[in-house]
Amino acid sequence: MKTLRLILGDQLTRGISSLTDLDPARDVVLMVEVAEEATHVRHHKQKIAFLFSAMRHFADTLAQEGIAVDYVRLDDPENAGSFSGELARAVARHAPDRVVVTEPGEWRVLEMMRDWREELGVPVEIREDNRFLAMKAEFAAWAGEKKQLRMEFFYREMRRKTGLLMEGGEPAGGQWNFDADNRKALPKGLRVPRRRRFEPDAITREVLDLVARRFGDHFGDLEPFGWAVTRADALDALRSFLAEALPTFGDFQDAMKTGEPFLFHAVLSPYLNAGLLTADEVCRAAEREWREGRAPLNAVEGFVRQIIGWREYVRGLYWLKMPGYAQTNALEAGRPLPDLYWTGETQMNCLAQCVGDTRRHAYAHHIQRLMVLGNFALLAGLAPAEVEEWYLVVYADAYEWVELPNVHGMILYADGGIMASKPYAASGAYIDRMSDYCRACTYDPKVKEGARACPFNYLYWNFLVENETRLSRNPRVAMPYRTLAKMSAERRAAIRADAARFLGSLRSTYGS
Ligand code: FAD
Ligand code: DLZ
Ligand code: SF4
Repeated sequence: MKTLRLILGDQLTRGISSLTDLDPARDVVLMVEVAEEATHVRHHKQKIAFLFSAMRHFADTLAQEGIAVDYVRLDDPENAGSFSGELARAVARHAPDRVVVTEPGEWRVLEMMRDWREELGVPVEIREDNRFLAMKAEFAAWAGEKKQLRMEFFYREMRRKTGLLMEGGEPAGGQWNFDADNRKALPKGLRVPRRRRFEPDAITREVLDLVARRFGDHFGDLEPFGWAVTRADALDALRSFLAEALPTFGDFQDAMKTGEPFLFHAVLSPYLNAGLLTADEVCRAAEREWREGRAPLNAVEGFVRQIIGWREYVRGLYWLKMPGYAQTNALEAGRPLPDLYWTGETQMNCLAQCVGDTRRHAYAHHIQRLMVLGNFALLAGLAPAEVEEWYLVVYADAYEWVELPNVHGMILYADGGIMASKPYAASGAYIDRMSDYCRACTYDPKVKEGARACPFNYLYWNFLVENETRLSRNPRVAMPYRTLAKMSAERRAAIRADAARFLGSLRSTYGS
């Protein structure tokens, strides 16, 4: 049976389900660069360049194996511009008996795929994505009728299932989670490892020119471009992380520093999400560092939890709750996204630094995304759909399956608490403790009222006031509501006035 096998840009894994039974004598692998995927939201230039170059390299490795690859470039004059259009053209070219594809990472694309059988007039087999540790049905079974889906309990299931960091059926070190040992502020003078960068080869250079020509008006710097675009180089990036940063990953996981967006983080998410690395191999490699005495347990457990815990959990949640998940707006937030998310032009130094890192690298680490950019979006009451689009645009690792739960559930609490037991709201004191941003800021994190006050301080209380009826019965925010109840009427009025003045000054004139 002649099979046309479609590989999407984030499915660059040789062992992916759509290739498992490939017959090199008859089958054709189809890969397509299409404008719709780059512009349905206007992705960061580095993200587009990373994926196109990684796709071209992956196609070359398949071809070197003797597999017939039909690769459609973006600048092919006949390019139809969409997955559906290109698949229809390829079916006409190859006349296959069937089409095989692995399910995509976005609901939008799955809906497209479901129409293909009828549109194309050939059978279309959509296979489960075998690159995750938890299948969708397994997650759904775990979720059952639970009202709140806590990651920590799901994570323990994944530890048991994979045997990672387990000893005789018990968690290594006698604890599931070592976060109490983590989250230290950065000591002065601590050496931060240099990040492994990869010089663009001829294929990447060609792609960089294409992206500059076609998507030059998208957000973000295209160069310098240092991402790995092959599996071999992604493995090199993994090795360099294990040797240089993993031992310190746990300790300084929450720290932020001007000009150092990577610190001790892995910077592997684009590779994991596009398929150049697998979750299993990355976690096994990290575990080996602990077992062989090169990295402490708190670091390795913290890292493994991010992957077999958070990453698997958000994916399970996405497919369990879509399409309705994206539609909820539990806090009824509606303020348009301010321009500062695109321009970085603001007196709030933490926001300016995090937007700047994002623009330069298509990357910001977790705490920058959560506690600076996300915390501001929550406290300012920004409209979930606009914030979600921003996060999907700006990061090289962003696909809706992972972006949406993190933004909608974790930072905005727009799902009403399915994912997080309380909103991750924080005042300026947290950012002051965990970063050096406040030292160079116009505002003062210790000042609570007036023009010099850190906006996070009054926005935090203003957020609690505005959401009193929605949140005050949540036991996890009982303490701040008790403090709020004891506040004088004057102090409350000052908070409201500062917040109104500040929020009124935000400009929202840009689209993405
Ligand atoms: P490390 O901090 O070194 O962590 C190791 C790995 O753990 C990551 O590579 C990633 O695969 C995984 N991981 C860690 N936290 C999470 C998480 N919360 N959800 C899923 N995986 C996680 N991650 C994405 O891959 N794509 C996104 O679009 C994305 N959007 C986010 C939006 C917000 C608002 C927040 C708060 C987090 C988001 N994350 C997203 C999760 C996390 O911030 C990134 O995975 C991480 O910063 C990637 O950098 P790293 O590889 O250096 O990660
Ligand atoms: C993100 C992206 C971009 C920018 N371009 C392409 C493309 O041209 N061809 C392709 O196959 N995939 C691309 N992708 C990744 C897809 O958007 C991704 O596969 C879907 O969103 C499903 O996760
Ligand atoms: Fe951010 Fe406030 Fe610190 Fe300025 S003072 S950097 S606005 S937390």
